[in-house]
Amino acid sequence: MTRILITGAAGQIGTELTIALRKKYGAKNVLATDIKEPKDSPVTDGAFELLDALDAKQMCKYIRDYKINHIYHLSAMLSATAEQYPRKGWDLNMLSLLNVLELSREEGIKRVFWPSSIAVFGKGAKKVKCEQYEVQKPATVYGISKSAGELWCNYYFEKYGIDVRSLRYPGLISYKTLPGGGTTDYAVDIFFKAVAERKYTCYLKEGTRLPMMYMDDAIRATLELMEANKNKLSVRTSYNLSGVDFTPAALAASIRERIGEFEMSYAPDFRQAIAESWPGSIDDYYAQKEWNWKPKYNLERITKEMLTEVSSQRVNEYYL
Ligand code: AKB
Repeated sequence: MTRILITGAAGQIGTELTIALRKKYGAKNVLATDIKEPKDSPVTDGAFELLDALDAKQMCKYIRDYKINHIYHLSAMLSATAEQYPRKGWDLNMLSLLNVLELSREEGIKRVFWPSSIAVFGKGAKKVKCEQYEVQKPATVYGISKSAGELWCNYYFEKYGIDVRSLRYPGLISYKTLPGGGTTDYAVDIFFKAVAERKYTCYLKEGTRLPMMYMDDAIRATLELMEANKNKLSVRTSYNLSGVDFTPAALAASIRERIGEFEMSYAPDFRQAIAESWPGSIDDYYAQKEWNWKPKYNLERITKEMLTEVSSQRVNEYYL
């Protein structure tokens, strides 16, 4: 029987992944954990415990108490915040992953999921259709932690046979839980501002193309990778994963098709340099070939669904 522990369960990915995993494996088989108890979150509808992912002893206790055999380790500091707190970002992203990998070895965990990011790429990598094995020279602390983390995942697979699986997520677009501290967050914020104020000031320049993905696609990709036949997976660092790619200007135009008076202005800040260090689009040949990955959401569908879902109730919550 699959018994799952999720760290960072109250975050942007965690909230929706917890819901999906509980649906699939049964609520009593999925333990959601986070460093803080979230307010009004579906993750506390089932088993929930407080856990700082840096606390290996407590993590070990939960693994034993709940007879855990699969871990989804999502706690992390994202790119923009980690540039502000480099040492804290490195410690959280790196040491928590090492806790998970080491406990997986000691406690016989069967399968681990860990998210990597397009942030592993930097100077020297192809900007268009960046390939799986492009050079990795990340320009951010977050990117360095993801790049090193991928190698640790591969090491634990090669050396100890831990079945660690990973995806390089692009910017994720969702409405249930908002992202925090990422460089791609504008692509979520814009929808809330468009609904509430009909205008948005973007912290990236209008032509900054980045890879993005709708959360439904990201959750489905995660479940599909975790269910894939082990013998078919050749990538044990992390899989390139592609959804859509667009610029702030293209997103604004897509919103304007539905909200005619929407206005976009631009005030680039330090996140511009981070965005410019990343590829504009991703080639996910291995994900397609080895576990049949195919995204379902294009920009038009994302815009339509986000504007429908960002109801006035969510907007009020957002502004509180
Ligand atoms: C971020 O912007 O930091 C993240 C990412 C691309 O990994 N959304």
